[in-house]
Amino acid sequence: MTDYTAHEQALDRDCLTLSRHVLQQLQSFDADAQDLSALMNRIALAGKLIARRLSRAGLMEGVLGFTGGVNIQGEDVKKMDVYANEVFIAAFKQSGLVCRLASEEMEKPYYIPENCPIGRYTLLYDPLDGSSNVDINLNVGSIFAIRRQEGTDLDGTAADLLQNGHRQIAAGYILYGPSTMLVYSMGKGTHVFVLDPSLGEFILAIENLQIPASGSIYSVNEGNFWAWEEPIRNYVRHVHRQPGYSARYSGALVGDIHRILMQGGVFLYPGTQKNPAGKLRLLYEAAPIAFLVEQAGGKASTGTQPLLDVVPDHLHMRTPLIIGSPENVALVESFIQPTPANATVTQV
Ligand code: AFP
Repeated sequence: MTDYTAHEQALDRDCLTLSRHVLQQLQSFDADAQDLSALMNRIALAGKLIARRLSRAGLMEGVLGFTGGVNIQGEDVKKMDVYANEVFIAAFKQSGLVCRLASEEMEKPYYIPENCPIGRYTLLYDPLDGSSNVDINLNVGSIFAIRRQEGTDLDGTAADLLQNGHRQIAAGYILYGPSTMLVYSMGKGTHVFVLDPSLGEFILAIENLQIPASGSIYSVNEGNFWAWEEPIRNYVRHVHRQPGYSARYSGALVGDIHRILMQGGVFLYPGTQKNPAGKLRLLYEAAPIAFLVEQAGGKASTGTQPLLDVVPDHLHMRTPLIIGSPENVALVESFIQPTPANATVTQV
C-alpha cells in the first residue's frame, strides 16, 4: 500500500460522519432522508454535551448527587438525569424535526408546538441510563428511538406511541465510557461510531456489526436470585454448572449490552415474583436496544414472546428482557417454556 492510499483511506474514514452515514444508508437526499440525518445529528449533539459534562463532573459544583425529587418511576432523581433530559429537549427546540419527546424523566410527552406543523417524528429516550454509576465515574449511557408521529395527537395523549417495537424507524444508544460511542440502526444493520474529540464528530468505527451466535458471558443482577421465578433460578443454576461461563454486570444497561453485542452472551433483567414485569421500561429502554441487537443478528425476548412484538398499554410500561446472542437467548427461553425437545437441557 502506498502512503498516498493510506492517507486517502484515513481521510475517507474521518469523513464518514454519522449524518453522512445516515444519508448513505437511505441512499437518498430526499426530505425524509435529510430529516433523519438532521435528527441523528441532534441526538449526537446531545450526546456530545452530556459527554462533556460527565468528563468534568468531578471538578464542577452542583453536577453530581441527587436533586431530592422523585421521577414518575418512583426513583430518586440525580442532577445529571435532569441535565441530560434538558439537553435532549434543548437540542430539538426550533429544529422543525420532532413535535414530541417522551422520556423516562417526564410523566407526559414534552411537546414543542413550534415544531408540530412540520415535525413528523417523536423521540423516545432515556437521557442517562444507569445514573447510579455517575457519582463513581463508571459507564452510563443514553438510549433513544425515533418513531413517526401518526395522526395529529390533538388530545395530547400520544396514544399512537402505544405500538410494537417494529414501528421504530431508528434506535440506538450513546455509551459514555473510556471513549464516547454511538451505536445506531435504521433497520439496515447496526453501526458503531466513536466520538473523535479532536474533530467533535462521531466517526464510523464498525459497519454492520454482527453479534456472535453464542457467547460465554451472562449478565444479570444475581442479588435478585430468590426474588425470581423458579425457571430463571434454574437457568442460572445450569450456568453455574457449565464450564466457561463468566458473569459480568455493571448495573448500567448500555454498557452491559455493549459488551454482549461485541463479545456475545446474554443479558437478563427478568421479572420477579413481586414485580413480574421487571424493572426496565419498554418504549425507551428495552425496545430500542432490542431493535439494535436484532439488527446485529441477535435475539430479544420477554421469555414468552419476541420483545419487539410487545404492545405497551402505557408510556412507561415495564417489561422483562432477555437479550443477546440467539443461542443463549433460546437457552433461557427453554427454561421458561420447556418443550419435549429441550426437556433434557432444562434438567438441573
Ligand atoms: P438507574 O438509571 O436507576 O441506575 O437504573 C439503571 C437500569 O435501568 C439499567 O440501566 C440497569 O440495567 C438496571 O436498571 C439495573 O438495575 P439493578 O440495580 O436492579 O440491577
